[in-house]
Amino acid sequence: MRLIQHQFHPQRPKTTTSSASSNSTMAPRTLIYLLTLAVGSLSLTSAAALPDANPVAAPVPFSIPENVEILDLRTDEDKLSNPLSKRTNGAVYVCKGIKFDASEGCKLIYTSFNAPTNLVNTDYNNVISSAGADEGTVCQFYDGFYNGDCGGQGSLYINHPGKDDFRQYSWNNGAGTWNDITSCIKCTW
Ligand SMILES: [Ca+2]
Repeated sequence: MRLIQHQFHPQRPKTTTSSASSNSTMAPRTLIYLLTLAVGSLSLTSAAALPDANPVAAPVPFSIPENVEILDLRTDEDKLSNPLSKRTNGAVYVCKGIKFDASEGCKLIYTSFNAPTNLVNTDYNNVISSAGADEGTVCQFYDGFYNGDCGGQGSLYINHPGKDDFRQYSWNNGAGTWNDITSCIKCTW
């Protein structure tokens, strides 16, 4: 039996190099889609009052365990008007270990809107190494709490999905990192 050797030369698909004519008119449906995208991104950015000053590679996404312990640090007024049993806005998931490793401990901190949330007298003072806020919530982490307000050397931006290794973020112009120094949190949404 004789095999016929057949060499296959795939034909290159024809490509149109000029697409100027197709761009000049935009289908109404495409236009509506683009407008929807624009409006969507506007509402997203409005939640972020301050941009992330030092973004790093996308973190390992966290998933909050069902039996997570809640640390309710909201104002007394908020606690009264909204009981703990109800999930509230402005929650930020914090872990003592990097990469949301729960073995050292993680908690879901409830904050009040734009309120200085003092960690000094909690077991989460100067230990947080990874954190992520609820979607739509934006927080600033500070290394100090003074005179009833967050303070210190700058702040670390935390949104969703957050930052999974605080050792990667320079604190005080390189004097150290943000690892294990958070003492105060402010969140908005
Ligand atoms: Ca830590």
